[in-house]
Amino acid sequence: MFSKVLIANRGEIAVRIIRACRELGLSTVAVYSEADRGSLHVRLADEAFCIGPAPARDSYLNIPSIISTAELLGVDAIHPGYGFLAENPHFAEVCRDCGISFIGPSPEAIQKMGNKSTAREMVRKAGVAIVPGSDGPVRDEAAAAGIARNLGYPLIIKAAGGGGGRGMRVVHNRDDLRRAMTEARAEAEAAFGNGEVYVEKYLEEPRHVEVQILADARGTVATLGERDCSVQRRHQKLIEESPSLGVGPKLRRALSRAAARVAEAAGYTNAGTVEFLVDHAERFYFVEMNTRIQVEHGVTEMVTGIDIVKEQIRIAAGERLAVPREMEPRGHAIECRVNAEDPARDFLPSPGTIVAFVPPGGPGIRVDTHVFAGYTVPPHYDSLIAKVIAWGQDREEAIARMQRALREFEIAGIQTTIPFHQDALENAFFRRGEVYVNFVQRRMDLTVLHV
Ligand code: MV4
Repeated sequence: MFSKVLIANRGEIAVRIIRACRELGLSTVAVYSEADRGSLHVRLADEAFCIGPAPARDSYLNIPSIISTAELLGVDAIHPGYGFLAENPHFAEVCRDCGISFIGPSPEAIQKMGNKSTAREMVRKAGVAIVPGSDGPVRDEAAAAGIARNLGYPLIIKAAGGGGGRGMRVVHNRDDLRRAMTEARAEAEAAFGNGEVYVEKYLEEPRHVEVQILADARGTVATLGERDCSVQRRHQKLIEESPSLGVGPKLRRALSRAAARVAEAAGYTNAGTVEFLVDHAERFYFVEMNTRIQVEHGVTEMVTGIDIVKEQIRIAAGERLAVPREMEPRGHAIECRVNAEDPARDFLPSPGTIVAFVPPGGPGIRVDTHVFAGYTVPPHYDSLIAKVIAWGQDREEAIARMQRALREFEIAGIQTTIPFHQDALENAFFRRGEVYVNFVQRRMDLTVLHV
């Protein structure tokens, strides 16, 4: 096992990782930007080192600065968290070259899954369903039009280098194809430095269902059930839950086996998420794999009892998986992401000083946060300030506990997404579990939100 771990991240996930390290008896090194001197992760770690100015490219994305800190302080391993360098194959490779364990998959596995078009090909060859579409990238408008003749409209153009919705365009007819291709390519080039795009049939009202996996260095893969992440806005997830209401034991088994097959085909190790779209007929299609710990991992922890971050560390240290190969959820868990954003102003970021902060607690409630009264939310990073996770014996109890927790939660000084969550939890479609990726847009009236 390692003795010292550097956490190359900030915010609630840095705190989460420090907690896992401490429980494993490992000492921790926090790194922080000039904007994060007073952060909780800095206070909780055994040692802390400033790695640069506030902008992420100068600090949390600054590979030389992070690696030299790791070498100076003699760490055995680096945990990248999510975002920043978590899915950067070059960073994983630099760690390997420096003799530091990267707590995540191999650079090769990150690379393979990072190109969504080659990942699609690999998954198809492994015998898992993908959405009907192009074989590899599409060269030009004419090639896309050829695919449209076979599949019909609507189609969706996606960026090979992408994920998370950037460089995506839905195309409803031949007349829109040229412009959509041009826009998707330009957006992809600007965002990822890779203008490659591919095409899929557009599914109208799917659920976004993802399977959490763990894989050790011996090639053993465990599946920890699914999360439903359909409640999102502009590709930012807002509410996640496990299990998914659209997934019964039979579909879960099929999704889990498909996810395990994907991980095996990729030679994948560590924690990962295999993302599927599930249609109204319960057909499911692979869309992409995320090669990192995810924000929403806590809902899976609540229904499985497994500490996913500790498992990541154990796997990276070469230990064998000591969890069941296929898990069924126990009870139900829901997560609400509390962001420093104003839902009444189109989710405008709301950084600033938090003057009062009283988080909820009690039965079935977990709050992962790095903030406290007197903390100033900097404007430089993403706006997640807390995750409230509610567990119940069933979905109804989980919802009731979440509503109770959100009423208790007192945050003053900034605007947050709590009013949005209160509205969503009351929504009749949400209550019935009729939640698809267009839920927020189609089923919620954001103009009635009053803070
Ligand atoms: C799709 C889709 C419909 N059909 N693919 C969005 C993020 C990425 N991981 C996969 N995404 C989607 N892929 C096919 N073939 C719908 C989404 C999707 C979406 C699309 C447009 C606008 C909002 C969306 C929200 C969630 C998922």
